[in-house]
Amino acid sequence: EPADGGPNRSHPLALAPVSSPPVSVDGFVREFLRELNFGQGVALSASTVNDQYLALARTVRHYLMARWLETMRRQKETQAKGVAYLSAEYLLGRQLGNALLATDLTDIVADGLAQCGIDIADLRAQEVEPGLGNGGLGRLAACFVDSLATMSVPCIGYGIRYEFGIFRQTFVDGRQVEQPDSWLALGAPWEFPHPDSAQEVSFGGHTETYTDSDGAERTRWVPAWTVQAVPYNYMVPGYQNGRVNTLRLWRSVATERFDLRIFNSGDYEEAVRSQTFAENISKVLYPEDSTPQGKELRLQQQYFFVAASIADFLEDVLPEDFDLTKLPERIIFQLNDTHPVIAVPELMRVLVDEKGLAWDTAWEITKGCFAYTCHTLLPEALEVWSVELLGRLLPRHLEIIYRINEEFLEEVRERFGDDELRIRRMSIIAEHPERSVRMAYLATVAGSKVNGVAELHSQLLRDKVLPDFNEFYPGKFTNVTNGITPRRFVRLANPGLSELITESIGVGWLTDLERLRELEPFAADEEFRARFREVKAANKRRLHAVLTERDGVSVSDGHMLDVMVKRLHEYKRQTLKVLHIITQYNRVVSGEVAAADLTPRTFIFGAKAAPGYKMAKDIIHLINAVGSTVNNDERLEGRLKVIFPPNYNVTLAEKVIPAADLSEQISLAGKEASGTGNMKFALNGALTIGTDDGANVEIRQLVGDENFFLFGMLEPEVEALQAAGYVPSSYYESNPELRRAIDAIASGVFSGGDRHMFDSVVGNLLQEDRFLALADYAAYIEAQDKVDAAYADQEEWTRAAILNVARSGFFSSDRSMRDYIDRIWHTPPAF
Ligand code: T68
Repeated sequence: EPADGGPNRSHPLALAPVSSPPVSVDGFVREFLRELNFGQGVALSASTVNDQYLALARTVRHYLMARWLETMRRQKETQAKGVAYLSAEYLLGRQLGNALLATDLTDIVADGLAQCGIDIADLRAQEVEPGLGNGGLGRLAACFVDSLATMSVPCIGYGIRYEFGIFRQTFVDGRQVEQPDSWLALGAPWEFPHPDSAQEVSFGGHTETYTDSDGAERTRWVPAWTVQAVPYNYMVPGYQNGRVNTLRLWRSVATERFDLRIFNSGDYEEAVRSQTFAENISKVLYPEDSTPQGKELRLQQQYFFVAASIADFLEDVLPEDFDLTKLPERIIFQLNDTHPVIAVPELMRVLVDEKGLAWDTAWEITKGCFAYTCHTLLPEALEVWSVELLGRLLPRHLEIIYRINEEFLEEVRERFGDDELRIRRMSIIAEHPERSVRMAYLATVAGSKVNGVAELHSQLLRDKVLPDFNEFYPGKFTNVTNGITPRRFVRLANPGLSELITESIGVGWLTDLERLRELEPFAADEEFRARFREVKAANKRRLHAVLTERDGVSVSDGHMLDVMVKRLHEYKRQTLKVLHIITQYNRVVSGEVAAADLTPRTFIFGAKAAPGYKMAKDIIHLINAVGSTVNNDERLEGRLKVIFPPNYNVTLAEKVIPAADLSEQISLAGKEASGTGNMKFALNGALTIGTDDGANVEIRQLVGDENFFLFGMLEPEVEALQAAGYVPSSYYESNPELRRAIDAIASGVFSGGDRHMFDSVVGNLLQEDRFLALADYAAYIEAQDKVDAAYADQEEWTRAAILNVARSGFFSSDRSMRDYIDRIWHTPPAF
């Protein structure tokens, strides 16, 4: 019995490593039934599918537990340098399949369940994915933590446990209607809450100066209110490598003090309401993926998770006697966009106000601990917070930001003299239209590195978005091209292709994706091509089954599957895709082309619009309207079909992408930072039709021009056209096919004769067309006609598809992680 009354660490049973359940069908069944009976409290005969799913998830957890505890033990012992990935979003997707893959238990579990009379597919289908992100940025974070675990790099992912993730999208009369995403309603078997390890996070109030016991002038923050941040831990299993990293998501709950301090007037109802107030912070994910709204609650969310994470790391992860001047040798906080940038003044506040370090020492440490990833080029997407709001919510942080800015601008003056224009351009504080903090500038000044997410994006970031900073900080800017995890997006999503690959080139490619190069010679092998086509056909049948069950729609056999799945945004140009569909439709109804001569195509869209983004919602309405007209017009003889399954998410992506023939990546050049869907399609053997934008550029370079349908203006041409004064209507006037397509919308062909239903879309295209859809229309149609011609030769098409797979190994997120490690983090693998 230990003297302090704590746990007896030397109990013989506690000394043994945590035992995993036996890796056998019997061992699994025993563990599963035990979970069903003792964990879930039901007999097999009385259990529901959800009972079985929850018991299964917990059983699979047991197989990961020994690895998780061992990973934590070793990290504590070695104190190896690691990454703290700070991200407001993690778009994880379903967990069960990935956990089974990581433990190599899929077959054993399927067999064991079958013995219990349960089909594993029914339990897989029961899982509601945690949709704790909007799109590419959130999914990227999920891919990165997967890769780091697989590569044995110490990493903690920090984020927010939203009670409601990205909304569930439904269509009512073709219009988007949002429903809450109650992903926790049926139980959350993958999370481990630790209310006892909560951190306190404070807001508001004021600052004051005082003289400490050594006679030094110091500042302290006297906040007005406090909430508790409760950590919920998730396992992040490496792929069959014995490592399990941690994802720690924070939930806000009320503190008792909270109730007393501001709401205790003996009013019970009010006290309960204050509880709700505190819990609001982690209640819901903001669904705006590109235009930050400057909402107070969003800033609360950002500070909430970042403050909790820094406190957690300094107080609970680091050993007690840690020398804080060594912090940069122990941790790098990677800022996933500007959302967590308030972490910079927070670390300064903790180091200076709480730990008593000198400002300059603290600033040296801070600069060594952060790096910043930018994910956009759209000016309206760059986050700013008004000084009024920031000062009200985080008064001490605002003071710290002002001082950082003062010292920074002083350095700028030293270098460039009193160049007031430059000073104004570079100031972290903007003066117009209101005084505000430019979070990207703060991140750039504080970060040891700043990276863009594809070559073109990083170059434009240096040359167009932050040129003054690039000049001031030579060597600070770098590129890390995005990647995707092949475990989820090839192995799990496309088992047929994975099997074919392994049969052909052996194992090992899943963790060394460049080895897909070994597939190149198989592109010339007729039998291999036939098998490759059969995999694609089987994936289409699987998609058909999913969509029939989900939405009652069918995917016709023998159609080319032409897919555009991504958030709805004008810069991504879903309208250009719609104009192509209408063009094909018009060619047939006008009699120019016989329906029988059309290449049969099914167009699949998947896209959520931010609820407040009117134009995006109007475009969704238009797609659905065009779809119902096209799908019901017998003159087309079923050769064109438009499907828009609602609520596109990771789960659906895993079914749609492996079935696709054609990947639509048609953003205006210079606007899509990278794209990551583009990579998933190429790796699953779809050909891309795309602009010279984002990572498309690198995809085309790798797969070869002849295996990629490039079209559209290049970024410098876009600039030039805009500078010369872009007049969209001139394209409408001079291109009869384009004119006919737009006229069809305007004359009510897709709206039952209503000539005004799509006024906003038509008006916008003709008068503004910010993203030059009309200017790229002719080139797009020409490229699509080439696609049709190419598809007619199935042998050639398959050859090109195989080469897309073989040459896209670069886009593994393992490679992205290696680049971050080499260029930014300098964290060696731990074991
Ligand atoms: C995306 N950004 C980029 N943002 O658009 C895409 N933004 O090109 C890139 O491939 C991807 O990031 C990964 O780098 C986003 O997804 C958001 O979701 C977002 C969310 C909130 C606020 C701002």
